[in-house]
Amino acid sequence: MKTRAAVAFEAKHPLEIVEVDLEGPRAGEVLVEIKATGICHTDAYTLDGLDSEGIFPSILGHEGAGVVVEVGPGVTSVAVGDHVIPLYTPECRQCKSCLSRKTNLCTAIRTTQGKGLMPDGTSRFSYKGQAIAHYMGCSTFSNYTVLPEIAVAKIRKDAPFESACYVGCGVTTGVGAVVNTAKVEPGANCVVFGLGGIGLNVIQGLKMVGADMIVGVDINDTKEEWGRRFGMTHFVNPKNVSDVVAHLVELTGGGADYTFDCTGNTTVMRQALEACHRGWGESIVIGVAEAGKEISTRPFQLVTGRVWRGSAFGGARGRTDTPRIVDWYMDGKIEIDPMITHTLPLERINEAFDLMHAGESIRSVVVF
Ligand code: NAD
Ligand code: AHE
Ligand code: ZN
Repeated sequence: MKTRAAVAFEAKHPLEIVEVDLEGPRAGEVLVEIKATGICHTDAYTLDGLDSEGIFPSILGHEGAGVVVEVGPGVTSVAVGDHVIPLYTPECRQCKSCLSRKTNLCTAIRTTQGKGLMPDGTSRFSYKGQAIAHYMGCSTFSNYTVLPEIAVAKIRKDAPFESACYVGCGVTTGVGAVVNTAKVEPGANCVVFGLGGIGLNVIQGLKMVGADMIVGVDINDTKEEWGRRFGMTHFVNPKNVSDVVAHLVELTGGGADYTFDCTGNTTVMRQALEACHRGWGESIVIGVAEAGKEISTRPFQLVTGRVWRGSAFGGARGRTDTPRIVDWYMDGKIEIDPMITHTLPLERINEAFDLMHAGESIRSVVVF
């Protein structure tokens, strides 16, 4: 079939909206009509050529929601008409990682996914006879996409696609980092670095679990109002203090119980670790850093009890946890709608990247 898609032909070039060819689902795969997709900073990072796994040409996008329109042979867990969220972190429930119960990082198809291919080692997308790579196993910047069955989560049908898509990455990543990775307890003092589409979800997760102090840190002053809207109690712009770590340690009475990096900046990651309380503070790295960047700190920071952890997709097991997060939204336990600052048609998708780089959006969503 033909489908409209925004194709990343080259790094650092705008996406081009073209009609691509899409092969139908093979065994264990499903064809999904994408109804809406968010634009996450990770898409921008790959398009900007900063991803060591970046492949061109490819169809980016990993934060979508849609409807199953066809299933391949052997598919049993979803059916035509089901509403689904594509999962860049699948959940096969059979691999060593899934069975370990220690991680959400299913390894069943990670190797082919990282090469922009379906599990059988081929692509379903092509343009003028040339293969186009899949992205993070999702490629939600296409009106139709093919996904492995283990990489779709079935969600309730009354959830609007325009908001449910955000659960496909940002909401789950932020709220999940609090609930699943850090397991923040009520009364904790926390610091969140970077108040964008991920950081604001960390903040609303912290409010949901009853954190006491929720300090937001951002170099963009317009983010203060956003943070307070979702539960932030204090705001710090690092440009206004001489030593941001010393300032945060004093503000939190000796250091935070939990800090979260939602910037992808390795200098900030170090600040986030060092703003933790001696003896027990935990810093969660969520931000994705540019290829080649490394983190560093004095080992003494770890010797004296601070913990450095990472969180991918909020530690969520996609097929099990994302339908629950959609329920939390539908039940009013978390908010999504106010964070969707811009809704655009596919033809205007490049504006979403401009808005993000200018710090003018929280989340832009493309509706097909
Ligand atoms: P965003 O652009 O919406 O937000 C980033 C925020 O960080 C902005 O408000 C910006 O002003 C702020 N910022 C930038 N530099 C800063 C600095 N030096 N100090 C303080 N604040 C600073 O991006 P997003 O969509 O929220 O994504 C944030 C990061 O999380 C990205 O690196 C993204 O790739 C990553 N991410 C990771 C996962 C995961 O599973 N680990 C999932 C989604 C996104
Ligand atoms: N490809 C990059 C790493 C990118 C990365 O860390 N991705 C996160 C999700 S970001 C979503 O917006 C993730 O889940 N990583 C786990 C995984 O298996 O990719 C690189 O550095 O090569
Ligand atoms: Zn993302």
